[in-house]
Amino acid sequence: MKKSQLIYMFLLLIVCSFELFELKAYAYPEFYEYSRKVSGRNTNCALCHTHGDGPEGFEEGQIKSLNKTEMERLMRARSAFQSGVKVKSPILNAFGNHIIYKIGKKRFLELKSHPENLSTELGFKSDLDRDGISDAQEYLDGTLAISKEDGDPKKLFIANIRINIKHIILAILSVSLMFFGFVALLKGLYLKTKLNNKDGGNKNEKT
Ligand SMILES: [Ca+2]
Repeated sequence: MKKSQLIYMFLLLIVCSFELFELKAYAYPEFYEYSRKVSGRNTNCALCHTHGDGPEGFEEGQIKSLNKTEMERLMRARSAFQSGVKVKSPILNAFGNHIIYKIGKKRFLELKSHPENLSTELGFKSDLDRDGISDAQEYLDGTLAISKEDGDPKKLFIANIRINIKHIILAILSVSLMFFGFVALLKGLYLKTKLNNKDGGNKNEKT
């Protein structure tokens, strides 16, 4: 057996051992349950994970389907205890990886008992899907921070207006100019007709 295969088997053994003794620890339901509670939406592991059913399983984005490279990425992400480490865990989506980068694994685990503090610790600047609603707000709203189609309808509406405000103002100005131009044209035609009628009346009086 090659050395790389041995390392892979070793990593798989470590992960599976953790899975046996701490099976539910990696799903961290505290966070999506809090999001569900404050938003009233039916959130699940898809909030932070690649797979909606969470990391346990054999499907794509779940631990038992990972190849050697993905397993190494997983281990790197799990050892990123301090903030500021960019990770790309194959079982986490972009929001999950962002959480680890922003606050680190250690702080994230501490917040399990206070999931209500996650949004403030993340801050309200990052907007991964660029839909105008911050990741932290989407966590509170129970929507996906990685899908611009998923968001609170009212907030999406306001955000879209804010994003497209220049185009909206230009459209209103264009329509206004067209309207005033059309009114000026009608006014000109009316005055011309009035003058023609007046000239016609004067000629008739002279004859
Ligand atoms: Ca967003």
